[in-house]
Amino acid sequence: MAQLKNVHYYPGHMKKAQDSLTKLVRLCDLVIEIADARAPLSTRNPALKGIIGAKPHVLLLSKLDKADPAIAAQWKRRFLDKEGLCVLLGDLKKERFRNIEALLGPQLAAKRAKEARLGMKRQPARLLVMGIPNVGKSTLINSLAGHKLAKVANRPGVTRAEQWIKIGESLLLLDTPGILPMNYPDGSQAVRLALLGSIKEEVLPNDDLAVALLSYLKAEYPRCLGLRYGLADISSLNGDEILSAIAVKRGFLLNGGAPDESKAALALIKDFQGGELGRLCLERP
Ligand SMILES: Nc1nc2c(ncn2[C@@H]2O[C@H](COP(=O)(O)OP(=O)(O)OP(=O)(O)O)[C@@H](O)[C@H]2O)c(=O)[nH]1
Ligand SMILES: [Mg+2]
Repeated sequence: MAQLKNVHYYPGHMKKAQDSLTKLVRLCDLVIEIADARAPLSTRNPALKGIIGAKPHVLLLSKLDKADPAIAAQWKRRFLDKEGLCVLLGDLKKERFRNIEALLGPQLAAKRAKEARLGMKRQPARLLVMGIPNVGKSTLINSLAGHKLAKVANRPGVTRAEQWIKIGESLLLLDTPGILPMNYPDGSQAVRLALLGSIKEEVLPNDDLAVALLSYLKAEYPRCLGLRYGLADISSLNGDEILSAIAVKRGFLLNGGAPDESKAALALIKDFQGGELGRLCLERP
């Protein structure tokens, strides 16, 4: 994916949240790190690894309903092979995640065994949910609760402070604000995060994002563009030219009749985010 140079976007509340996470990790039994199945590498914040340390840790890849299932499965295998990570994969809005305690059984087994050994009453499992903005942390918590407890919206930075939420007698979840990396040595990571709605819309120009997305889709998923926009052969076009062609097909024209590429860029990004281009991943293992 094309790169954007010198992206720096690190709102003040994220620094505060990152500092307090270190203390909160000590209080919990297990960390659930959420990343987006459409870009599982780019949507993991490398700083979290140090914060999580040796605490039991599960990686949950969200939004599988919008991701290329074959590639997402490859990512799952890769995290298991390279980091020994337990990876769950799915649509967080679906029923399956209501049963997270069973899904996490092996990770919580040591805690339960210790309670039994000491003859203690079963304590609620304390799960800390962390990840970058907009990956679905609050959605998971609402899904577990079966109703809306935490505020959810399709934009970054919705959750601003940590919040403990009790689910039944056996689970205590901590919802935390999304934390972005402080910088992006690989500028294409920032492009992916903006396309996935984890970096605020205003930070990177839509036209650049759209051209980067089109160049990637042309290489990896050429059919999806033809299907969605009725474009015949895009093999000889570059990203800019495909964007123009979409504007023309859609009837997005400026006063003088020239293609309105900004409007086409916005429509393309919304289509991608809404899953209208099909189930796609922005990076491969
Ligand atoms: N299709 C789909 N949408 C999801 C899934 N998980 C979350 N979403 C949507 O993603 C958007 C962001 O979800 P949130 O739960 O607010 O994300 P968050 O990680 O809490 O974000 P911050 O509070 O900003 O850090 C919302 O529009 C959710 O409905 C999923 O598995 N599939
Ligand atoms: Mg949230």
